[in-house]
Order: sequence, then structure tokens, then C-alpha cells
Amino acid sequence: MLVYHDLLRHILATGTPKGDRTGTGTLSVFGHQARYSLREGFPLLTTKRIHWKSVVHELLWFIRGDTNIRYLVQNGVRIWNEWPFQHYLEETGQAGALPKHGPAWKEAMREFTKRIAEDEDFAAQWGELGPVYGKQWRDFNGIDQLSEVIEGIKTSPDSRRLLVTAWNPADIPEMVKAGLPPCHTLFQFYVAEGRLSCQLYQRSADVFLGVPFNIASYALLTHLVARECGLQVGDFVHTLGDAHLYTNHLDQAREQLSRSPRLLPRIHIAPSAPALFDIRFEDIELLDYDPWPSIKAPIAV
Ligand code: THF
Repeated sequence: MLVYHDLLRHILATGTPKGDRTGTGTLSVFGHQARYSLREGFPLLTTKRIHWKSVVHELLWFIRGDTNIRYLVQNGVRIWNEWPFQHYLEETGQAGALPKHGPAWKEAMREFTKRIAEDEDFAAQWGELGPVYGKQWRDFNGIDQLSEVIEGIKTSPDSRRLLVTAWNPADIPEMVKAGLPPCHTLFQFYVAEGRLSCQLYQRSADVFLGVPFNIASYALLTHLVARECGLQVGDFVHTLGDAHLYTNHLDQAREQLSRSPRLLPRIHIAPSAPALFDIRFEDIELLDYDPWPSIKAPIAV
């Protein structure tokens, strides 16, 4: 995972200070590409602990076409909570009264997620992120892109049209309302010598918090799709548009750079696991993950 460290170092050394939508401020570079060989191990960062359970549940949630945070909340995944919560506070006129990430805000967040988990009607009203990834992958104006791309890999592996796009311009205003438009916008599969590779174009990359999840998520997707199509895995190619470090992540990035990478973990998918669209959390196992401790950093909303 030295290439991830190279990206951190590159942004720290050459990034341009830039304002952003969230008001936090970033150091940013435009245009960057990294390649992770999936044959050499599973690309989950070892220089800080990544919450693997969240990676797997989030991906299964995308694959099923779900866009409500209820499934995630019920499975202990917190990474999408802030957007529906912020939307809820704004719509119910409480946003001004609760300073972000303060004690009262945290208490209100706990109550909000508890209700999402326990109250189906509340979740239906306030847990929706809009037509985000899951919706576009499985129902882009009626097209099940994920099923079609898998069929494409099986029937014409040499095709140069093996694409899935989450960027649906007609749906962007609806995504903005409850969450945000897709950061990982488009991915393409490629088959050569019996190996499946995947390239992601990510328009906006929160390099310290989001990118480690994004790498792991698409690497896992590549493993799952390869299995579905009877192929081995090749490379994950990660192409970034605006690649940034938030200014309140810089010390954490330097801390991480002071740690030396360890051996990569491996992934094991149960041979008895059902087909992709029915695969369960328990079917996917991470082996030999021995990371440095986690490093806390605030998420920009
Ligand atoms: N918004 C921003 N600002 N950054 C992002 O990376 C991002 N995402 C998704 C949508 N909007 C985004 C959400 N993905 C964490 C990680 C990934 C996220 C959101 C949050 C996070 O806070 N990780 C912590 C704690 C994880 C936990 O244990 O719950 C971490 O230390 O890794 C990009 O896809």
C-alpha cells in the first residue's frame, strides 16, 4: 500500500490550498492514478485500522440497490449517518440550535439513529439518501447496470463497454437534497488472461477518511464479480479527480506516514456462498489483518 502513502506525501508536498463546499478547507491536487495488484494481497490499509465490517455492509447495500441508511444502522455501520441527520435537523428547524459535533448534537444523533433502527416509518421518512449508488447501479432509468455488466463480462469479456455509471444528471438534484451526488462516479471492468480488473473514476476524493474505504470497497467488488464470472482477479486502478486532504486531517496524515506498512491481509469467499445478488456478510472473510491502531479524524459534511 505504498502507493497510498505516496498519494498522502504528494498532496502534503504539492497540494494547493482550496476552499470547499463544507467550509473546512483542503489541500488539493487534480488528477492522480494509483494501481493496486489484487494478486499481491487485499488492499486494506495496514498503517491504520479500517472498519472492515463497514466496507462489506456498505458494498452489499449498494449491490442490493438499497438507498436507505436503515440497513447500515441496523448493522452497526455509521459512515452514512451524518447526511440524513443534517437533513433532518434542517427540515425540523433544529440545525441552528445544535452546534456540529457538540455534546447536544451527539446526543440528538444517537436518538436519531436509534429511531431509524427501531421505527420503520421514521426510517422511510428520514433515512433516505435519495437516488444514490444502489439506485443507479440497479435501476438507472430502468436499467439494471450491474446485472448487465456481469452478463457482458460473461458473454463478451473483450468488450470495451463494461461500464457502470452512478452519475445520472437527471437525478443529481434529488441526491443533493438528502445527501450528496456520487463521489465514485463511474467504473469499468477489463478482462485479460482470465483476470478481471476494475478501474474507478472518482471525481472527488477525501484521501484520509474516504479513500481507504473506496479502495477496499472496489477491490472487494472486483473479487465478488470475478467469482461470479469464473475469473481470477487482476488490478484495481484508482483514478482521482479532485484529490484532497482536509486541513483538519493533516496531522493525522503525517502520523500515518510515520508508520511502516505491514503484510496485506487476504480475502476468502466461502466456496458454498450463493450467487452475487444473494451473497451474505458471513460469506466474506478477511484473513491475517494486523493493522496499526485507528487514527481519529472528523468527517466533513
Ligand atoms: N464525504 C466526505 N467528506 N468524505 C467521504 O469520504 C465521503 N464518502 C462517503 C460519502 N460522503 C463523504 C461516506 N464514506 C467515514 C468513512 C467513509 C465515509 C464516511 C465516513 C469515516 O468517518 N471513517 C472513520 C470511522 C469509521 C467507523 O468506524 O465508523 C475512520 O476512521 O475511518 C466517500 O465515499
